Amino acid sequence: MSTSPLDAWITDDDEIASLLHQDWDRQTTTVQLIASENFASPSVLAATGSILTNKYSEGYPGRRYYGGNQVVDEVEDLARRRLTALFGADHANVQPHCGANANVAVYEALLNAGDTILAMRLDQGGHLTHGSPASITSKFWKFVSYGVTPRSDDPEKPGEIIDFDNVRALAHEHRPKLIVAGATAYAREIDPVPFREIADEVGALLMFDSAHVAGLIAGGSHPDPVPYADVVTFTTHKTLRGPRGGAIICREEFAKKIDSAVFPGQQGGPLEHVIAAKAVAFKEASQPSFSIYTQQVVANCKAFGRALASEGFRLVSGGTDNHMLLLDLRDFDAELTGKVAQEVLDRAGITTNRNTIPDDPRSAFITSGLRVGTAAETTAGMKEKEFETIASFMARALRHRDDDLALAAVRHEVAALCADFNPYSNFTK
Ligand code: DSN
Repeated sequence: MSTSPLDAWITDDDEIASLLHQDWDRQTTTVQLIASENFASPSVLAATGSILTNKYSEGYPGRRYYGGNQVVDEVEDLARRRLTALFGADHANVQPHCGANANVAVYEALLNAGDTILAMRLDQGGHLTHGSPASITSKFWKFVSYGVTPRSDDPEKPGEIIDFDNVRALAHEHRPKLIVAGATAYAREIDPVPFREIADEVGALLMFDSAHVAGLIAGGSHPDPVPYADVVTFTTHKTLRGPRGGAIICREEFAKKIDSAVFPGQQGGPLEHVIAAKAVAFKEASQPSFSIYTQQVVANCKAFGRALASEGFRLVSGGTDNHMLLLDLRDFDAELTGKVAQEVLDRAGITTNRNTIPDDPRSAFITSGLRVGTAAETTAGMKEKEFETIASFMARALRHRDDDLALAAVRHEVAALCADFNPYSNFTK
């Protein structure tokens, strides 16, 4: 049983070798709570670091612009077959280098420049590619944005959930060609059914951006958008636990347009070493053990949320149904910003990211919120009890944020916890 994948990273570049070892130390002696991160398996790491990086293969299996692609064709076909089988989809494109590329390729495939897209606003939980003014998407297409319902402190009727009345009203007013479901900072289930209904009412296509929840969908721990959406995009490295990258699945009628939009529309040579690693991850995600993993991710997140709430943090939307929690820090401490909390927790060995909360009075650089997730440390074997302990570490660190000794003490206890949960002792060959 391997406790470190570093032996596989033989390099005669001392500086890079040293940096890899430093990040190995960071990854295994501090707690990884970034909701979009995970620990990829040794097989995924090996494929990503493989000789397929040497090959040029612009085009698609059977239709390449370079010779010597007989084996690569088999690799990419295998990845596509495994992906369509995993999600029950008609067609798969495994070439997008990242989730943003996947989303832009869908817009390019299905729309003309200037067409209207209805998507979730960034500060309400959406993604940059859902039309943020900072994203190139807003320069080519016209975005109309929906948001979440107002905050509610009634546990029976939680607020800050997708406002389907708002989605429907905007859809009828603006008649978008495409509606985008999906989010990047949203802790609740996203039901694809009302999105489909609204899209049908106004004759729009429906794209489900499942970047965050793709692994949960594969494992049966989140509603499945595939029967409802025309196109589903995702990243392969978050809850899906594969290599860093993107992918698209769609109905057969859109297959050709999607493929042309990815290549040659947007990208050149595909990263076949990463595509091989995606194939490995798709196989891993089809195993019964992966389903058990995703159930544990969600159970851990619910326990983590309860423990954080009992420490005085307000959970945006009152809780979680998935792998992430969005914390409103203002109830814990009105002076504490997301930026300061992220920096203090870093010093205490707890890796998180600051995030805006709905209607945040602070800027996206400062924020009043913090986003945390359970996908990575669940891979390392942590369960509810460990996440309750981490909640208490977070509260202690943030309460004593000006006390170096207190932060050092938390960091020491975090390292002791991590010592029992090496992410690479759980993977079987
Ligand atoms: N990086 C993604 C995330 O952290 O959710 C957004 O692009």
